Amino acid sequence: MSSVAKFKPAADFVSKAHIKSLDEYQKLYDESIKNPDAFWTKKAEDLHWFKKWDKVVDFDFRKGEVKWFIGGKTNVSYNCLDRHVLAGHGAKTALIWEGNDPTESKTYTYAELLTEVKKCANVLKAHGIKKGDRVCLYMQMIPELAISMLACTRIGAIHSIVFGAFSSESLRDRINDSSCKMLITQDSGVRGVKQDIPMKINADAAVAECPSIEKILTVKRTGHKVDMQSGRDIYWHDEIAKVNDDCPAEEMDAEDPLYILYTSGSTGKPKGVLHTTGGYIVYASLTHKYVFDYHEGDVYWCTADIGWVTGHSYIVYGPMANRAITMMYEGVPNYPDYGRFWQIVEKHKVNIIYTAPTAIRALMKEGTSWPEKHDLSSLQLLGTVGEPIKEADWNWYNEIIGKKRCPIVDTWWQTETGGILITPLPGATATKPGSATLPFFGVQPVILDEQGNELEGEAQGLLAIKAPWPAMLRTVYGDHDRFMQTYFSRFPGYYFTGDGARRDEDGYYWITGRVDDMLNVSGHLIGTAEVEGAIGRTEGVAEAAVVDFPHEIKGQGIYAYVTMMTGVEADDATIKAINESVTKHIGPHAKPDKIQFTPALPKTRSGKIMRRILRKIAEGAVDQLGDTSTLADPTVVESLVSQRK
Ligand code: 7RM
Repeated sequence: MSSVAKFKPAADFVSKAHIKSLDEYQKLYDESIKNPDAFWTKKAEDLHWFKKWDKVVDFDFRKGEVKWFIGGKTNVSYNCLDRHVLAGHGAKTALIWEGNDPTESKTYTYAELLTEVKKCANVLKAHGIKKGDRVCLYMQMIPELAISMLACTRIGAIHSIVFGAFSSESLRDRINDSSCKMLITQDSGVRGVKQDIPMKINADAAVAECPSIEKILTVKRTGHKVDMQSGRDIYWHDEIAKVNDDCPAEEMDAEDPLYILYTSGSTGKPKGVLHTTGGYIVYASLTHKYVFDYHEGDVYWCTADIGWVTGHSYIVYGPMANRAITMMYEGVPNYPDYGRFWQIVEKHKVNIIYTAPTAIRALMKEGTSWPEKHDLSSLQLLGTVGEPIKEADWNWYNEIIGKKRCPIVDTWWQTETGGILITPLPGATATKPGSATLPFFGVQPVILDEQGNELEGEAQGLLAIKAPWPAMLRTVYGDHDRFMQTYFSRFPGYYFTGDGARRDEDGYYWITGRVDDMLNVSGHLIGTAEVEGAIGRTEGVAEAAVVDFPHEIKGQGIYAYVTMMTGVEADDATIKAINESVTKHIGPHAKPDKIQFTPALPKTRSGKIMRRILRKIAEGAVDQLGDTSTLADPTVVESLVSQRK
């Protein structure tokens, strides 16, 4: 493929950037690869350590062992808060919270946030939470979510955040998988037109089957009445009023667990990705500084939900470790109207916005009148994450939002990587729409063929990483075998990403999407197996197969092929029941966009569903089905094609 127009950073952006040229990037990158110890020593020294490390890194991918800053003692909450307050920056703004309602917002200085975090930490301690205990956070985007995270890390408790749209069953399974001792939630939630999302009701339903939960701590967000079980349930405001704000930060080992975050797998139940302390905070803060070219006083807004990794690393930990002004938004892009994002940019004079292609597409569809209503002149830099961005969407972002003045950073990374791995540096890297461009410092991507040979130069294949970076996951909680299987067994000696990629003549990487049975719906990964399982639990359903198809807003939509039990007819009630089952077992975001009932699925003689065929039919490429002769019953294809939705 030929090279696409390159967008060079503008001179006035470059003049104030941390990294000002591709040469400068290249020099630092080479250093980071040739001498990782020296490179990471220098970077880690920017943070506070109670005790310095004895050794920078130790790893053996063949054994699934990775350790960073060995012997070092630090604390993430201390680095995000105390360090800044002690250095005299307590009065600086840490967090701007923007409510769902456009008239509601709130700010916290670093000193105020520290006080809240210490009090919350004392509440956790008062209710028996100790270092190493797991605490589940099931909340919407309210300040207490960030406060709870920092309170956990302050005392060495491991948080496990469950996205607020997940069902009570998903919540239950995640709590049980890591036997959380406490659940923090809110009475009910406010998001877009929804004014009463039943958070505590879901929490109660989940906890009824969670023997490890001793306490549920509930924040009053809406004031709506909820059941409070005596001995188990406590209110945040009652408890906070009982404690003082004296709570020293625990000295944590660099390799002590920081948090667990569940992510879908291509098979089986979600995996509890485990991140540890030292390497994670070094990498999250460094990438935040360089990728977003963060400077003191910049107002930075990552629009992700904290329930996903992007919010962990780039709303809370990375920005706060850099003493940034970070914004947190409770609502959705189209509430009360499609101008909300741009109204927020204008209101808070946002300098840096980091969002997802799915949000860009949804806003783009509504035309240019919404962004044109607002003053976007504060913007200096735009970012995207979560899925590949199409050239037309990139151009809209660049022209209509960035007014061609703002570099765009297309950042590739994963829950497992903890931080951004492939990305432009905005003052240094000329960008090409759709390419995540070049590796961050210390990151060594390779493109492998199916046999595991490293391909040189221009190439297309499977994306793997050759050496560890500080924020990589350390295990799958409670299942180290699965960790080995998923990431290190197919290509021994490499971390395998599960993504395909192409490298062009400039060495730029273009992510081509998942190569496993994962769907990327609106930037969120969902395993086909999970959705199939939920559909399969519907009364009368015999079997289901789920594939992706191109979707205008979501990027990938979910197309479900469903066969009913013999003698059972599918009707509207079946469709309703399927949607309800998916909502109940996973969450509404995993509902199929299209359901096609079929008398049979295309299977090989060994019984394996041929998804390739289903995918082609779903995307409408019925003339490209390829070889169907290995099917046990090739005639099913005809009926699949004729009944296509
Ligand atoms: C941060 C996050 C990870 C998967 C990943 C890719 C896809 C993410 C990009 C991207 C193309 C990007 N974590 N992905 N970023 N594809 N360009 N800039 O998204 O664990 O939820 O998803 O998302 O397939 O493997 S995640």
